[in-house]
Amino acid sequence: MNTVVIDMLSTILHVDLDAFFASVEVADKPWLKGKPVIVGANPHEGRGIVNTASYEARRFGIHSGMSIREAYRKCSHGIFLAPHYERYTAIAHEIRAILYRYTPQVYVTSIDEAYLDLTKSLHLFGTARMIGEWIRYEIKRRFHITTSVGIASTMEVAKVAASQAKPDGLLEVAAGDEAGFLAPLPIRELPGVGTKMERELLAMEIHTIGDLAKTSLSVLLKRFGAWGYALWQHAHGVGRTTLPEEVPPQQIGKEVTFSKDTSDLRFLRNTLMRLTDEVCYEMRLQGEKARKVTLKLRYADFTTFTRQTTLAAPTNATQLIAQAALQLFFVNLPPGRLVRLIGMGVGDFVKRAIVQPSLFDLPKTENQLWLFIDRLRKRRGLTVIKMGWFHAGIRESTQI
Ligand code: TTP
Ligand code: MG
Repeated sequence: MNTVVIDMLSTILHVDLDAFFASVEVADKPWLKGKPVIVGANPHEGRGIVNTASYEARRFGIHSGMSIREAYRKCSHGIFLAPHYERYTAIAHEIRAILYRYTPQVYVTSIDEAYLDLTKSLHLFGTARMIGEWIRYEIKRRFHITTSVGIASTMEVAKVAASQAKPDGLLEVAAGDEAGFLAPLPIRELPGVGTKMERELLAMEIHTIGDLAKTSLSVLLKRFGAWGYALWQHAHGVGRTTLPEEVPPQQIGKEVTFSKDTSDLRFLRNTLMRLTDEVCYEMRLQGEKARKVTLKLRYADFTTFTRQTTLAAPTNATQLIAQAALQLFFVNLPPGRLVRLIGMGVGDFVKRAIVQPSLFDLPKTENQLWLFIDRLRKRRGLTVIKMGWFHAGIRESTQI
């Protein structure tokens, strides 16, 4: 008897929200629709960078990572907004829940990007294009933000397809057309080609992905080693057809750079508590418990200092993490030293289910209080409730 093995082609779908932070701001403030919106540092303070810009602002040459000062020079009439991370995180979590309806095989690569392996779930939902359009529709209906989707047989080609579909589009590359689709695109569009690699390839007269595909493999191997081989494969449309194993986050952290260096102990301590509160909220959303707490300080002269402590048991309870962070702070801060940046992080995670069934490690009534606070924040944003705290018997309400 003959056995016929049918090698099923993979179907990978890449989802990337358009101008994510800016789109959320516009959705929350509809009168900004159609305006150049820039999310990032305060342009009047002069330091810091652009997180992202709406497509209208991009027409002025503004992009992520650019200094806010330069962005202001290019578009002084733009609407400059501070980021609301907790709002973006809450929306990103809800959007992930939409993605999981179509397959458990979801690989999240950033706050607004994910890959879905639809190979085994297509028979349940129809075509990949239908799933892609449903996802885009559902996100637009619920959050009023647009999404771009790429569909292909590999992760790399699906990602390029999504970026070509931007904004608010869907592009499917049929199996067999991968190399043809990639060929005319500029070399920087190929995943794995950063600015340095782009410079080197351009210097070799390799301008398009097609040029790279035509380049002799031995030349690329000699010049770039194994990386050259991977790029050559990608240029031919060969890439990952299955998703990598999900890697748990190594660390959740937040930091702030002050517009003016400070040695005000109370201000620094309150800022540290605000960051701790935000980090713990994020940790609970992700279902993690941490074993390590890190404090980071950067002084006015740019020297940076980090100190870490290991907790007696993994936890995601704000009070317990705050105690550890405060201890690191008070033990290590040299008096009077001017601080430019303060940050804290948690890491060395243990999934909460593995540790114990309770969500937190506090008495029951306190647990219930925090569950309530988290629920409220998920609906109304992190700042709907602010943390007050006791220190040395003096009650303080932190205006943070
Ligand atoms: P991206 O998906 O890279 O960018 P985007 O969603 O703003 O725009 P695009 O339509 O091109 O996808 O990043 C997602 C969010 O991550 C972005 O809205 C803001 C944040 N981000 C930063 O804060 N700094 C950065 O340098 C980048 C690249 C992104
Ligand atoms: Mg995006």
